[in-house]
Amino acid sequence: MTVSPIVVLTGAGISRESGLHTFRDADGIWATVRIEDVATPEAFRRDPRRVHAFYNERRRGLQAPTVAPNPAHRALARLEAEWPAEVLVVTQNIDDLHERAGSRRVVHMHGELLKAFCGRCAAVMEWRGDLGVDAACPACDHAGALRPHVVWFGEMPLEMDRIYRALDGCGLFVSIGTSGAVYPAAGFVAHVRGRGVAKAVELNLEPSDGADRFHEARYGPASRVVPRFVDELLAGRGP
Ligand code: BJW
Repeated sequence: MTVSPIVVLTGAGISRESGLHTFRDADGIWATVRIEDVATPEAFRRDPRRVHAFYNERRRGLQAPTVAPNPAHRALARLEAEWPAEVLVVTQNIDDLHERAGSRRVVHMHGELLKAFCGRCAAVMEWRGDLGVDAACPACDHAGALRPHVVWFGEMPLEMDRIYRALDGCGLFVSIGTSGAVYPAAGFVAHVRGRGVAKAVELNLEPSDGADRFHEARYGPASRVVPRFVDELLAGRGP
């Protein structure tokens, strides 16, 4: 293929082989907790302790010594380093595994688990320990207004202007490890197809909800499929 910018959309499937749960698989997070109890602003207003407990547990899990980037994360970092045009990773994941693997151009459209947001002064800060209802904001000193820096249902995902600019300028759109169940990310493939110039490829364990919208697909575990796809791209044998 010709050398043009690439946008890579990633979802929970890319981090599964790193030891993190997906959401909608049989053993996924939504099989054990209800979205309405932990992943909406209403849930946080109703029962902040419960929501904090849910994210505290996941924050501890993310920092466990067993959780580390897998070959799929590392392949995307290599793609960014070696591809002669821009590569932007747009991730729905709130983990930091792309950064730990070496990716530098990463947009976390659903936020970051290792950050907190102050509802009082709007500061965003690194936060690696547990978060509680009485925690004080290091920026404004106000206690009780901190929340996990994550995007819940009904809230606006982050950096959408930057994402749509990148989608409008890319020649290849690659979607990895996402079920295509959550918008606006699920609509990105239709957006790039609408321009008519970009090629769209899905890399997933199984066909996603929008699989028929892609020009091409490769199915299998991300740790196997993604490095192989990146090798092909860098060798000039890509789609
Ligand atoms: C593997 C693998 C392996 C497994 N290798 N692959 C009606 C119609 C249309 C839209 C709406 C509607 N009603 C409401 C909406 C909007 C709503 C929405 O989309 N709802 C749907 C449920 C219908 N969206 C929102 O509210 C969003 N905001 C919004 O729309 O604002 C308005 C707006 C509009 C337009 C432009 C801009 C703004 C906000 C969504 C927030 C989502 N938040 C969560 C939680 C974040 C924090 C947290 O992590 O706790 O984000 S929900 C959860 O789902 C999380 C994920 O990022 C997201 C997507 O999940 P993902 O990554 O796809 O995971 P899974 O589990 O679904 O799929 C995993 C895939 O991997 C599977 O396919 C597996 O097969 C595969 N896999 N192992 C490769 N080893």
